[in-house]
Amino acid sequence: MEPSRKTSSERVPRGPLDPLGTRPPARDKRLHGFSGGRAVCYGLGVSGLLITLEGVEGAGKTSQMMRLERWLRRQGRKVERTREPDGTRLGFAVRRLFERPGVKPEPLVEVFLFMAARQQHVAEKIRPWLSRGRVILCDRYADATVAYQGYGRGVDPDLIRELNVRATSGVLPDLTLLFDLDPAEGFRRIRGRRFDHFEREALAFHRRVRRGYLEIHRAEPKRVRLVHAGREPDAVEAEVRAIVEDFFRGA
Ligand code: Z5A
Repeated sequence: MEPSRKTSSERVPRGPLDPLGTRPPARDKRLHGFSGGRAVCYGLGVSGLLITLEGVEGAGKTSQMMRLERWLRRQGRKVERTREPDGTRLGFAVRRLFERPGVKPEPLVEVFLFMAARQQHVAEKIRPWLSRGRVILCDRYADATVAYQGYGRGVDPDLIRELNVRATSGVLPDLTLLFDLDPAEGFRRIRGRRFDHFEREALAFHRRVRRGYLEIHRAEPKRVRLVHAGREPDAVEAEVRAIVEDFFRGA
């Protein structure tokens, strides 16, 4: 069964802001015909859907993505699962960079690295899947850069939003599930793991990231739906299903 609702790919925003919270720069319209929707960018008959999963470390995105994928497949939907930054070979190399000892990118360099991985991901996987009508589940996407590099590292969130419009080529999430959790609890869940560049950051950094995500939710409550991730996995799954069902009903 394929979703019949109108997707963001087919919508041209009426308000001053696009769904990532920024107005596309005027010259975009001239150069690329960009007006906030992927179908407009590429003239594709896009019928797929992009659902992104966001949240702090250990919030349960990955586990819930697997459950959601199984549930959607049982309904006969064609699902693809991916993640950022390592959804492509290039993105995997970006992720590996962050794990190298002694590599400490400047905040803006982090932004450019994630944007490079994102553009490659959109071109190589997301756009082709969308044009084949797939439901895509993506573990982290454009909001992660606003939350981590913007609110976490202090890079101007508006600059990040503007770069996101470019890096995604206007491919915006139709629905975002924000797994909200106290970062201290997230770290309790992942203790014992070898920590990467971000996981080694102080709790204060992760609290700013959480605040950033909550700001994004407040700015776009229709696209970004809050999941209370501190409960038992089955209860979290039930909430996710209810949100996704609601979304498919076009509510
Ligand atoms: N990053 C960035 O800075 N900017 C960007 O633009 C992008 C990314 C795209 C990716 O690291 C890093 O890149 C990320 C931000 C940065 N780092 N940080 N910080 P990653 O992929 O390694 O990290 P992650 O995406 O946060 O994955 P994660 O730590 O594995 O978290 P999760 O996927 O949300 O959780 P999980 O793997 O499903 O569960 C973690 C553990 O908790 C596991 O043992 C589960 O069994 C357990 N769990 C799950 N749910 C529950 C519940 N409900 N109760 C109890 N225990 C649970």
